[in-house]
Amino acid sequence: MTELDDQQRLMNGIFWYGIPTLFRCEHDEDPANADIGLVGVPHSTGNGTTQRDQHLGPRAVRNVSAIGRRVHNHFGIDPWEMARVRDLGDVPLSEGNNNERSIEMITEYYARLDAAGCRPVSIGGDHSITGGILQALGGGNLTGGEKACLLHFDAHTDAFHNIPHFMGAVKSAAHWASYLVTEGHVDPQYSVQVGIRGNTRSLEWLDPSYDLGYTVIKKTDYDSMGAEQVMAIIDETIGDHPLYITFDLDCFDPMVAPGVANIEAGIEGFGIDQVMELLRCVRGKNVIGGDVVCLMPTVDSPNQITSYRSMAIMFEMISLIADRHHQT
Ligand SMILES: [Mn+2]
Repeated sequence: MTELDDQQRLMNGIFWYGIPTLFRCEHDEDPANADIGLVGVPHSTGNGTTQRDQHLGPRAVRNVSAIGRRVHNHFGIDPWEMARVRDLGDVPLSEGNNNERSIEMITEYYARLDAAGCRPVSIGGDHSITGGILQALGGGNLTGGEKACLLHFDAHTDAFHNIPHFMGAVKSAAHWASYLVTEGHVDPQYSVQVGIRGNTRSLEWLDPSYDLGYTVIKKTDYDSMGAEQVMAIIDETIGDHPLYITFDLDCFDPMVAPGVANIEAGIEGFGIDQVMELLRCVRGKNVIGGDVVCLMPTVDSPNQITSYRSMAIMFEMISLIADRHHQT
């Protein structure tokens, strides 16, 4: 190793140095060259109810994520050595103001990854992107033809088929968890929604999730049951079904992650250690991919803590996939 290599190895762990790809991974748009494909989904028109800058999320995480290229001490693994992890770039959403068209373009993009056997870990974008991604993955190659099951972190259930649209968006950030079930991509029987909190817009607001068959663990349920029991429910419900992890940053307490859309201010959200424990409890499961959504870089704190949280969650997803599928 030359002196220059040594110098670069040191500098590559510093976020402000060099070209800002996700986790300092090589930028390569071909999913055939990646075991784990990191993807930006700069999409905002699936949710217009808060500030509308969620499409700026991928760039914000690229800006800080070089510092997240670390080994996983808790698992005792180095995911970057175990798997080919590449930054595939962003989904080209050239009709971004048209939500319905964008969701289908996201599906077309991820179908390429699915066919190549590339497991995606994505940064959004609002939560409608999960609908586009799982239209491609649920029942595809990575699941072995099965429906996907979900570990869905969120303050909201996003299964609101009781409303016809969300400010004009049909396959919206409020609808994806419903139509993915009715259209046959997600199996709610093996899926868990966790962290749901806050006063709802009507007393029957959560009913669609129960009617669809999801296991719903509200934040108040978590608080009364305790982490051990919640982890047991997650383990039992998901089993070894092909698992997709979708992480809405609004499940965090706003003190932990201020730069998110749709903050629930009336009840404390998850802390970072609680989330890490829940994520790590699916170690060994068949994780086919994951996403982090609803980052609002324009209302983040000056030290960009919500971008760092997003990076940290993505790192857990990358490590879970490497640990199960790429053991050395
Ligand atoms: Mn959501």
